[in-house]
Amino acid sequence: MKVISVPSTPFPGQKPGTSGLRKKVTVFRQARYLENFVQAIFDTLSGQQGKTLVLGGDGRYYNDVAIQTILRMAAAAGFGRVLVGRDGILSTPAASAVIRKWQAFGGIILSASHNPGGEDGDFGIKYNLANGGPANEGFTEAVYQRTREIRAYRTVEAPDIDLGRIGELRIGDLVVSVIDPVADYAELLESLFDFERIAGLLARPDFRMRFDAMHAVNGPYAHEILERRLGAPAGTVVNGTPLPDFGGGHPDPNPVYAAELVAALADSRSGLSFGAASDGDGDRNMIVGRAFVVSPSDSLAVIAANHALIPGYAGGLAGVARSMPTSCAVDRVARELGIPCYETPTGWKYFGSLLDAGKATICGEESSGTGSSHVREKDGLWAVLYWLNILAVRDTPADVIVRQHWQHFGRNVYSRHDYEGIETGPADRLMDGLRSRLPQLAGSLVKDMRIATADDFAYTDPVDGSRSERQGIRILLDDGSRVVFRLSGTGTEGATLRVYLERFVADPGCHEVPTQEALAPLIGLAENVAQIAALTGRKGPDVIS
Ligand code: G16
Repeated sequence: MKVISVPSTPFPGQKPGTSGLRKKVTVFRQARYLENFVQAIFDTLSGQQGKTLVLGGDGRYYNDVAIQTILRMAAAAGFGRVLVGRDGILSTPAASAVIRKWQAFGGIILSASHNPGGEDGDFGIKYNLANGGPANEGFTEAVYQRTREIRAYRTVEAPDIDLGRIGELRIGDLVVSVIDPVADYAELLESLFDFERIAGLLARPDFRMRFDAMHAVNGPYAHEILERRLGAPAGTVVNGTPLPDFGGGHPDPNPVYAAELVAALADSRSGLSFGAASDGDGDRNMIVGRAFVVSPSDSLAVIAANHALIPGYAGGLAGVARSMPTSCAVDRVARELGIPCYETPTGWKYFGSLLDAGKATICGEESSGTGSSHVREKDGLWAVLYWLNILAVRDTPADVIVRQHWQHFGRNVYSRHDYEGIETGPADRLMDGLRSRLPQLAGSLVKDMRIATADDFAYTDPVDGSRSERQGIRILLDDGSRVVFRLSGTGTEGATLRVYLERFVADPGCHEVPTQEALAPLIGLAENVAQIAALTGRKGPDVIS
């Protein structure tokens, strides 16, 4: 097998964000763009000779082309074997499960997650380590530095191979094993949940669920697990065929982009009692009860509080972890359970060391992500099965479960406001302005609200001591309410400003006040301190979740 070195020059901006490198398809399609980044990953690794790489993606546009390119480069980099999902498909949590099960050296996942796909949509790539989790900041920074000095990439001359059939193929010395993308993952989930009991629930005439795969990667997984293994009626899974452009939709399971599902659950004529959805690469989830969308932060708290009902977690939780902007609802659960609760920066990669060290069992984020130590990624279908298992044991509707949770723990009223696609200049000015005003904000009074502390979140990993700074501006009021500002690290166009709002309401008599109404004073405060309208020209957020 002859390795060819193809001369190249660096592209600017190949800096991984919150979760890998995400850019427009048109950017990735430039000659040598993908190759440079993959070579930078391979150059940053050491010791991969003869080892196994896992490869797959969410099936979005360009997935098929990128996979063939990466296979040839993996052969040139000296990997011994690549495990690739049939048709190049692997959901993000399934990729993590496969890496762990087969003790692979690492994995490459092709996805831009919840971002739209298609020729004019987004594409992305990230590297996961041998623990199955996203590479840490040290690694991604090293990759970025390498992209800035790259002069050539290495590949081999070989035709595209057929990934449509399970079996073994070869590219020179490299063995390419085309695997069933669902089997290992489904087996893992089956080991954690009470499938018999869930099947019993799904068979009940008074229980009807809908799972919206949003034309994304989880379609085949949901068909297999919900309909085939658990016996849910055919048609339970909707939009279940992965399409390269996600059917023109935005595969982000939130009340705006999954509005149809939310509307169906709000309409009593639909007969539906439970709804769920997942995103482009299958790691995010949305849980919907009758006329009730469960906020991701509440979902995390409910999941932790009910762990004793779930076979895989009944033995107890070592700890829980949440990203900083996620509501503090789970902190209250941890306090009652007497277990630690860790607060990390946004990005699943920060949970990896806590999970590896056995410090946390369940982790979650406000951005529709929940997961556990079973893999090192958040896991959409895992969250759905966890909820189904709770519903099956408690025989109580999802909305009532959340309301009962609030009664017991109090309610952390929570919302996120997104201002999408704003210009980067004003977005940076807004954040820099806030940063520079932090010292004056602490202790000040804004419209009768006293700001107790104001800071820029920094994190020291309790396991490896690594430090991450500038992870979001936090404004904490003296009644415990919070407003957090940060710029998204996953967008591909301009900047997205995220404003996270949280207020604790203990009194059950006030739990039903509509969320935005309950948060109105904080929304006013956010505008007041950050001058969002004046700096961005936006009258209001594009997405409220
Ligand atoms: C990624 C990360 C998550 C993060 C989310 C949002 O999710 O893995 O940890 O919460 O992005 O990040 P941001 O607020 O920077 O856009 P995904 O589902 O996009 O891979």
